[in-house]
Amino acid sequence: MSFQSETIVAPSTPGGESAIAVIRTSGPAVPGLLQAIFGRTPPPRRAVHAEYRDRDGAFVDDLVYCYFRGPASYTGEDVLEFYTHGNPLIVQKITEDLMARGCRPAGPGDFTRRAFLNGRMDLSQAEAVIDLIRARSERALDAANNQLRGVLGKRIEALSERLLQVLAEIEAYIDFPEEDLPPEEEHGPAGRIRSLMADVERLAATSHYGAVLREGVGTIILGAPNAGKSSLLNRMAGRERAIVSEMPGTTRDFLEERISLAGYCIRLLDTAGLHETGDVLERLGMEKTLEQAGEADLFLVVLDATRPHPDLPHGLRERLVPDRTLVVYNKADLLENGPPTGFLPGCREVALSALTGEGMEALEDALQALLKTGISSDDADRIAVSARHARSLESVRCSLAAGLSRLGAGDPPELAASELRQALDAFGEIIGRVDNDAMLDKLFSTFCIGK
Ligand SMILES: Nc1nc2c(ncn2[C@@H]2O[C@H](COP(=O)(O)OP(=O)(O)OP(=O)(O)O)[C@@H](O)[C@H]2O)c(=O)[nH]1
Ligand SMILES: [Mg+2]
Repeated sequence: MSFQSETIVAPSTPGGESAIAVIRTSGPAVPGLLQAIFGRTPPPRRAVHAEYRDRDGAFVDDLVYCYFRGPASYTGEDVLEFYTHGNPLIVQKITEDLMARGCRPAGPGDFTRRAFLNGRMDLSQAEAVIDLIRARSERALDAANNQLRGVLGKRIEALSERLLQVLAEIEAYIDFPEEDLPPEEEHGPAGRIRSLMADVERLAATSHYGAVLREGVGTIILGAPNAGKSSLLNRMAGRERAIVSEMPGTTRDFLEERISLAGYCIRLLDTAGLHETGDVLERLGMEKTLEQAGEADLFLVVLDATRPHPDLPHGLRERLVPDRTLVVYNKADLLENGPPTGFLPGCREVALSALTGEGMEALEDALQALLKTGISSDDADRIAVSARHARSLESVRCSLAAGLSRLGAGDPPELAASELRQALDAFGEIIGRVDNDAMLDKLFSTFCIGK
């Protein structure tokens, strides 16, 4: 059943010349539109070749259309799609004609919002639609497809189900106040809340992976001036992106370049060299570098292999953990003996020449290994929750912790039960068992029009 009385219309393909453009309408007026425009209602899901004439009978385009009868459609409503010649003027004429016939222009995400409201998908699946469209790497596609299939929704349902069972058990004690709750037993309510909390924390931890998939792996190139950081960026990007010169202090501001590696989108960040200096500009550059390092997922520490090991600024060394750091001994072409080793104990290292390109395969292998240790999701279903999901999971965790401490303190079971009900509501936010228009507005505003 549809909740919407208006029929919406929007182009679903980007503006500009193309082979074909798609215009989509959804809502109760669709059968009427079919009759008015084409004089017939064809069988659903059948492509029909026809002339499109506007309300004044003027020819607009020779096109194909397809009717999807609700609820077996994307939105769950009657849907009519037009496949026109990909001329923006034709798209505009048809869209305007459909509006003149009573359709309202669709806002961002309106079609998917209707799909959600009509129960065609849960909220996590609706979010996956836009993730899928935006995905810029194999891994991101994979995670979005998983979520679109409802993997996260099912996980949340299962966790909610476990929580409901604990809740039922605790509520049983409300009805029999003479019985005491067994607070600390492993299989009692407290033990089961603790195990739920652990699972919720594990799921929330995948948000790090989610951020990496949605925004790319932030990989910062650090090192002393003149070590060859910008040369390495150019070599990895396969183009002369950054200025390279023999003068130390060439790079002042940081520079970003996206590359893909092992199915990931890598955001490479070239930075100002790190050293003690009197120059105000260089010092500012260095401060920015340290700031960026605070947000990086991976670190490429570039050293000039022909020179003694440099000092690292205070506060940086602690960040360079072996799981996420690769030491690059650059300028290997100038070395007569083997490359140095052991700059950062425990970290992977490679020797290469950004100038000649020798050693770049070793760098790729080492980076792939680093992506495995520092980035990948250890979730068996390859779930990667978003920041929004992580916030809801954090509320779940807090409410569970509060419920647990109520049980531990021997408070009346009503109090623990009320905390657990809040946790249940927070689970509901993830899949959309909520009645919150503002939240839906915000969420769907990030969508494209026509999706
Ligand atoms: N022989 C040799 N020279 C290199 C190599 N990589 C970089 N260089 C040279 O080293 C100098 C500095 O290179 P950059 O890439 O500008 O170094 P950087 O680390 O970005 O320097 P700043 O931006 O000043 O901090 C340039 O003259 C490069 O041509 C290499 O692998 N071998
Ligand atoms: Mg540079």
